[in-house]
Amino acid sequence: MNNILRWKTTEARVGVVGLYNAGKTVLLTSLINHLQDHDPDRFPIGKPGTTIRRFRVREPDAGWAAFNYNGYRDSLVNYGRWPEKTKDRSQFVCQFERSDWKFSDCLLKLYDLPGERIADAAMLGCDFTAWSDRMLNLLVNDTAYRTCCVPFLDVLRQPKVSEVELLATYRLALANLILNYKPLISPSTFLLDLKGQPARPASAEELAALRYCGLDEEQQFCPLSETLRHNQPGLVQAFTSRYNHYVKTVVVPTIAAFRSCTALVLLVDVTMLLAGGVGMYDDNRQIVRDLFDVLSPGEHTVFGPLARGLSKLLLPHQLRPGWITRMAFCAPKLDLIHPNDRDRMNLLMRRMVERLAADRDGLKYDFFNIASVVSTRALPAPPNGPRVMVGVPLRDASGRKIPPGAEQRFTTSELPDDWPLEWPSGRYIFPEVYPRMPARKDYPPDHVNLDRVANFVIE
Ligand SMILES: Nc1nc2c(ncn2[C@@H]2O[C@H](COP(=O)(O)OP(=O)(O)OP(=O)(O)O)[C@@H](O)[C@H]2O)c(=O)[nH]1
Ligand SMILES: [Mg+2]
Repeated sequence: MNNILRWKTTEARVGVVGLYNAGKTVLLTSLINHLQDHDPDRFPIGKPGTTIRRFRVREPDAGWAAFNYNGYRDSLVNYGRWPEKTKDRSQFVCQFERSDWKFSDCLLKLYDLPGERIADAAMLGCDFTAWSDRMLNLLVNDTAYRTCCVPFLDVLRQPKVSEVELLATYRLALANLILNYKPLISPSTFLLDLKGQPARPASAEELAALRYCGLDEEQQFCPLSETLRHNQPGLVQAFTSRYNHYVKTVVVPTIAAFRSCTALVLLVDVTMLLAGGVGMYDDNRQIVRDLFDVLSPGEHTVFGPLARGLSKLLLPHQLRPGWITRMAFCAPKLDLIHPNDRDRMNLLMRRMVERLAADRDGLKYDFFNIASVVSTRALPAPPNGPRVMVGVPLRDASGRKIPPGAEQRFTTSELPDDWPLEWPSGRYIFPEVYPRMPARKDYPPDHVNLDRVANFVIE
């Protein structure tokens, strides 16, 4: 195809969101690998036989760190290790031509963030008072939260309290929430600080002593009850100013950037939710709902689909209005699930989040079961038989990480037909494995359905 005919560039901005450890960075690494070393048989996109050519990596936008694709892929291919956990937001920009697009090439911007940060999403558009009411509402009305937060809630009931005592008991509450697999930890710097230091496994008291609920030791804050806000205006003033600074420094740069995406990939790690227990499920659902509120995907009524279509056709890509019109819900790590149960994984994800998307006008959404790097194989099992898989285990029986060894057989849990009404952490177990990467270095990993996700979000 003659290049002169490609007189415009179609820009797609795709943000990947989901809780920590959901598989965002692995998904992006595998996706980039498949676009860069494209093989239409293994990664079909667009019309049958479509090829990708002239793939070029571009500089990220000003103010963005580059997504460390080479480092992540190197760790998978040369060291047989999963990429390290993400510490800061990053962007990957590439440009390529597709043989099925005659008049346009594609500029693709991909966004990654540390999953911890999405617990702060509700802070966007909330002032300190509104955030306090919201958090306390959650802490008081939910039994699981209440039990984790007893000392903090006791302190809140006193007519006057010291800042030190308030912050110490809130930190203890956050530490208890972590230990009870509750991912709604806000301010999220308690879990992952701005230097990229994650909270290490420790007792609740140790965590509360080592971590900060805020940007640093001096800038900590916690929710305040209405009575305390009334009785201690000095404290309200101090916390409000720290909260505002936190929102400006942490939340706006990470979360607000996702508002300008054209499509979102939202990972719902069904394996983690089942393994973590009902509290993990509730929190993840709450976080997804908050994300929907602040990112407001769907057509903006003032423009409408027609105006958007016209602007796409007529305006240069920098001037086109951007908003999220497509949402790919993905249940990752399909390879940890036995083939007998794979349809159930998709169904569980749907049951959890479909309502949120269905309520949005003008939002196109779909559900995908995916494996970004297929790392197991399954042995055949009768419908109710044990689900036996083969892979290189990442942990020993006590949950400690072990170096990669030989392939082993292991049993993985059967998925339920629907979410149970109540289940404890540990009832479902999906053993983690080391990544399986092809020995040939330029050969992208085996995947399931990543091509379908790419087709859906790159329009
Ligand atoms: N078996 C299997 N495991 C996966 C796959 N994708 C991710 N994982 C597992 O999930 C872990 C986390 O994946 P990441 O991509 O780092 O997760 P993330 O969402 O980027 O997490 P944060 O950076 O903490 O927000 C990996 O270390 C793997 O153990 C997959 O396709 N198959
Ligand atoms: Mg990551």
